[in-house]
Amino acid sequence: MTVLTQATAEAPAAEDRSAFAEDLLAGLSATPKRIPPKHFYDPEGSRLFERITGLPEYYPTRTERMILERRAPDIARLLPVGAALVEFGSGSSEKLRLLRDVLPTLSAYVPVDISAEFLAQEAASVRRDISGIAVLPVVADFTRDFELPPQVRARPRVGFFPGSTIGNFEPEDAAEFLRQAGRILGPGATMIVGVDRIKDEAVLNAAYDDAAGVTARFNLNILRRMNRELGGDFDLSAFRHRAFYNVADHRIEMHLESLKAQTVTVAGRAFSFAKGETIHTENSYKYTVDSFRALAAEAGWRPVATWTDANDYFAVHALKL
Ligand code: SAH
Ligand code: AVI
Repeated sequence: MTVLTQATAEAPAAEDRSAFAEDLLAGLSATPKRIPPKHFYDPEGSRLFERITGLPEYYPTRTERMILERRAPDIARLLPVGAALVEFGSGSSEKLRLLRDVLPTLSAYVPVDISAEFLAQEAASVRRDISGIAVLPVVADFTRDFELPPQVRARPRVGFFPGSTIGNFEPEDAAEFLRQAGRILGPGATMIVGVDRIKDEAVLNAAYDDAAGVTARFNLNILRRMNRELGGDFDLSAFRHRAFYNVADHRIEMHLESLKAQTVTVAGRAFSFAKGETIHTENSYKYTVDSFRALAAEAGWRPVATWTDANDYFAVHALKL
């Protein structure tokens, strides 16, 4: 865990690289092969995700943006004055900027992200654009224990987890994450969480397999990252992006499918692929309003409000401890 005191670009720390290697060797040795989606986010992965958010097929970002803009006054009423807003997986911090009515109640903003270089750059930009709020970025994997900067320990804390990033956890891990967030934020905390909803299969499939091929590049970039950081020899043209909605499990699955029988070396180990075999790179779970509220309650949070859009595509939940 690193607290960035200034907005400088950082190369991934040696410990981050070894965590990547460890996850990767375990995941490629498993059957079926898999890689945790948090490893998508090197600088190029973060840039590609930002491009995804602007795609016509990718409805979650524009829908959540609209809900947050409209509901910012309601959100502001739920928050204590002088609160520190802790954003889990802050990416471009774009959604903080939408919460105009919330900003005057905040004393600090703590963006937490695994993508160190991108976080430093975006935190600097927030610092330039928004005055009167201390911007205290933390480079951390939020699936592990991490500490908040000492400056916010005495302030009331509010969690912010937009973008439906919670959908990238297995449901039991999402509940565990919410429990851990509760411990980090402390008694009486509020949490605002954006959650994508179950909907028409065709809408979901298009959102994860866009016509311009940006999501395919995002998915394949993880192979490029392994080549660069772990001495891999993946041939990107020998794999293809596959994404589909798994109706029974309420989730989009993303895979990288091997187009031929091949052996690839990475981190000093050889892995064989049959033609058609896949690496499962991401799940993106979709919830109903009630199924998400039940999950939050199981993790010790009390749902106090839910805001949604006219199409019932997305929900923003307010939870209290
Ligand atoms: N909150 C932004 C970005 C969502 S994209 C939005 O709503 O648009 C998901 C973000 O979470 C990325 O910036 C990624 O780097 C970060 N992320 C994913 N897994 C993470 C993990 N385990 N720990 C910390 N950050 C993570
Ligand atoms: C970050 N996360 C919520 C995105 C999602 O929709 O699951 C990641 C993503 N994967 C493909 N497109 C977007």
